[in-house]
Amino acid sequence: MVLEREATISTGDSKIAVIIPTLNEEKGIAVVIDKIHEALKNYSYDIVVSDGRSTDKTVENALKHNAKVIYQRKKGYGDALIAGYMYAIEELGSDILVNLDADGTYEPNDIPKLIEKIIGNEADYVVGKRTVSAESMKRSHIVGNKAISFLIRRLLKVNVTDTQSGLFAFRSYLIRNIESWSTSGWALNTELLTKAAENEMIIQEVNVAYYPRIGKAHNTTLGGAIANLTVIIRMLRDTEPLRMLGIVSSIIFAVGLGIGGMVVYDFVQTGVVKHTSSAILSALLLIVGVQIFSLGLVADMIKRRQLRRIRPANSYYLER
Ligand SMILES: Nc1nc2c(ncn2[C@@H]2O[C@H](COP(=O)(O)OP(=O)(O)OP(=O)(O)O)[C@@H](O)[C@H]2O)c(=O)[nH]1
Ligand SMILES: [Mg+2]
Repeated sequence: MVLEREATISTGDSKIAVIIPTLNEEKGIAVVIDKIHEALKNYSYDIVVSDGRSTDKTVENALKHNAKVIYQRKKGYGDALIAGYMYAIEELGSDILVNLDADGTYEPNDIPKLIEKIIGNEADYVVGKRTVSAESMKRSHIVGNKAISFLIRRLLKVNVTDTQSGLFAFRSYLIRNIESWSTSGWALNTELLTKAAENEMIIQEVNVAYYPRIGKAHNTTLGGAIANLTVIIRMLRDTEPLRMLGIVSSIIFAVGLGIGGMVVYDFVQTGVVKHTSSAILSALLLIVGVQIFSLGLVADMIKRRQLRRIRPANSYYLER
């Protein structure tokens, strides 16, 4: 007999994998896993712990609480997630990938909110937008997250408020479409979001809870900010070379034009070129500006040729 509650939840045929990166999280991991089992009992799911060779009882606890455990090959938060994604796709045949930290900061009961949007074809990529408090997040982290998210929205054109949330879910085909990664560290979320937007995925946010951490943190505000700024520049170079080089070339060209303008003004007034060095500098800057812009055009052409446009699963509808 099917219980009423079960009958009302749409499970579709989707196979879900919840990927948890862990580095010495023996205190939080068992609680998190148990809550996920409870939250996803009506779904077809796997829990994958991607461990960075923890030296405490993290792995033992994960296995005891019925999670699958794999070990990342390299180091870093991002590398652990990529390892988990590859395992889920290659070995488990997962359709939807969900990320969650092992430190008890996220509420596993929020996971269905994210995956239902994907199963219901409303979105391809869903981010858990955190409601943070002074207890759950340091002030420097709150400010840093806001600044990074602002840059990502403005520069990378990803319309998400909480880009650094560790709770997000997406269709697994995104991973198959990614040929190479720019990071294996803290900024993986940023890279995934950018690539989701590039793949024309429908990205949405849902509100989720955010609790104080169990156990010791690994991330620092400065470390996260540097990792993200590096990836933002790399992503801009890869996804919008013309815009990035266009801005650089415009600045150089404008300075060249300014200096050149003064030289020409002097010439008109006095009939002689007084500052030969300024004239040479101006000519050089104008040439370099044009060269960089041309480089941007070529890079843009290469990017357009390489862009593999694999359409999202819901790019057309069978009904009106
Ligand atoms: N496998 C693996 N997991 C990692 C690594 N670094 C961090 N983690 C895990 O990634 C998750 C996020 O790390 P946190 O230290 O909580 O980072 P954060 O959430 O940005 O920072 P807090 O706000 O302090 O919690 C946790 O589950 C960590 O155990 C790593 O190098 N390898
Ligand atoms: Mg955390």
